[in-house]
This record gives sequence, structure tokens and C-alpha cells, in this order.
Amino acid sequence: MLTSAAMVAGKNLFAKSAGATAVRPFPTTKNEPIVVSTWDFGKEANVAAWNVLEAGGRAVRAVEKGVMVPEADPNNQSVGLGGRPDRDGHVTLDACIMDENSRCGAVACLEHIVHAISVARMVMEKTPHVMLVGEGALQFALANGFKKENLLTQKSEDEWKEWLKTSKYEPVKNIENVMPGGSKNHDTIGMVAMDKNGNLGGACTTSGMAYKMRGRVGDSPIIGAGLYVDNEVGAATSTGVGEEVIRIVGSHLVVELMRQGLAPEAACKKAIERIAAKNPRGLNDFQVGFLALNKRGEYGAYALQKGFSYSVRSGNEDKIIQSAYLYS
Ligand code: SD4
Repeated sequence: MLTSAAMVAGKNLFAKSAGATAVRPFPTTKNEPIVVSTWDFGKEANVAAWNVLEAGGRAVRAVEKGVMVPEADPNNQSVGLGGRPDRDGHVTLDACIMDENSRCGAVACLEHIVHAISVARMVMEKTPHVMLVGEGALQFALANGFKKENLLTQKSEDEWKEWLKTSKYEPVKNIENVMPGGSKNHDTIGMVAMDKNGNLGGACTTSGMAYKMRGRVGDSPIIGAGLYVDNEVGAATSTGVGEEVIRIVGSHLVVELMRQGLAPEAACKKAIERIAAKNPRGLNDFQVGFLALNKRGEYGAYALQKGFSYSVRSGNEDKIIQSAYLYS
């Protein structure tokens, strides 16, 4: 007997089509809440998300609450307050959010607002649009009560000025990957969760690639690239060099591979292999990691390079896991 999730308008979404490989159905058997997020700093963010999930709150609320933690942390130089600026010294934020009803909202190149994810959620809930960018996004945020703040901390400003001395005013490609797994390699929080009703939600927020060109937007605010949620199948998010993720519409690809029957880690691996295949040279130059959760509450990740970690919180787990990877 299929659950209602697998039956829409009387159609069995997991039915085997002629000549196609049989796919596994995704009935939610347990409805046990779980949250997973990118990097080891996700562990702290998961606590805030878990508080919402445990109290019976929606996954979309949990992920918003969760990613607000690194957004507000001035010591996290890849998200929100304290984020590394673009090459001209402006901190510009990208974020998106998606709920169990495939509703989504996003902001890109947003300045002066700490909680870009909450602005993205407001775009989803209060406007007929999916994405607002730049000045328009800021105007919308201010009109809705968000406070204008200086996001450039002294530390990030000092580092940027140091970078300017040798950069010759060109963006440094893959600055975060100077030390894979090291302090500069912690970038972007992507978080996906399942709530007590078995519903999924996801959020992704970042200050983007350090010293990027002014106006550059990465994968993180792009639905399908940096984040994708399909409540029948699962959810996925990404971190790393956004241009590579956009080229394969990575998070959507991971969800579609799970729909075809792949486990989360295997789906992430296939997406990474696709990026690798499109970059026959220079694979050591950059990092991409995918993290996925399916409708059964199973999770997994895969990265191009060694050094990607992710954090898991559920009723019986609270840990940081080192992702599998293609190249060491
Ligand atoms: C981006 N995926 O903007 C994000 C964040 C990132 O190093 O790559 N940071 O492409």
C-alpha cells in the first residue's frame, strides 16, 4: 500500500515505467525528525534546528532557525555577519529556502542584512516572486523591519586589505580551498531537515566566494543548484565552488538521482562524478560537496576533495561526519 506521498491524483509516482529500472518507493515509515548540515560548524546550527523539530515545528522553520546561528556569528567568515567581502570590500549575501510544498524564496547579492535566510523566507511568504536581488532585496528587507548593519568585521576587513596587496585586484580562485579541511575551507551552510510529520525543508546561506567580483552570485541562492527539496523524495544542498554546481544544477540532480533509487551518498557521488567529468583538468583546484537526506531519514554526502564534513542531529545521533570524496 503506497502512502499519500507516493500517490498524487491517483497516480503512483514510483510506478515502473516501460523499460525503466524499478525504483524504490519512499513511504515515510518512521517520521522521526532529523537535521543535517554542511561542515562541522553545522553541529551548533543543528542544535537550534533540533529545538524546533523536537517541539514538533515544521522543517522549514527548523532550517531557518538553524542557519541563523552561523549567520549571526562574526567569527564565521563565510556566512552573514563577518563574511569575507567581494574584491571591492562589500559583504554580499546569497540565501534560499524551500518548504515541503515546493514553495521557495531567495535573495542574492544582498548587503547590510545579517539574516539573509529570513529575508529569503519572507520573499517566499509575502511576495509572488522567488528571488529578489541587490538593491531591491535590501529595499524589501528594510520595508519589512530588518535592520541595516555593517557586516564587514575588522578581521575580515584587515584580511581583505592584506589580500589586496598581492591580488593585483583580481579575484583569487578557490581561496577557501587553500587549505582543504583547514580553517579557510569552511564555507556556506546548507541545511536540510525532516520534521515529525515527515515533511522536508531546506535552507542555504553564504557570503559566497571570498573576494569574488562585485555582483557575482553563486549556487547558494539558486533553487536547484545550491538547494533542492522535493517532499516526495528528499532534499539536497551543496557547498564549494558555486559555478561548478550551477553547471550541473547539482542539488536538483542529487534529488532526481534519489528519486531513481540511489541512496543519498550514491546520489551525491554521481553528481560529483559529473562535475569531475566536465573538468578533466584542474580538479585539484577546487572543492564541491553535496549533502542529501531522503524521505526515509537516510542521509549521506560526497565531495570532490578530501576535507568536507557535515553534521547530523536526530533523536539518537549528534555528530560530525567526514564526507567520502573522489580525490585526496
Ligand atoms: C558560492 N557555494 O558562493 C558558495 C559558497 C562558496 O566558498 O563557494 N564559498 O559559490
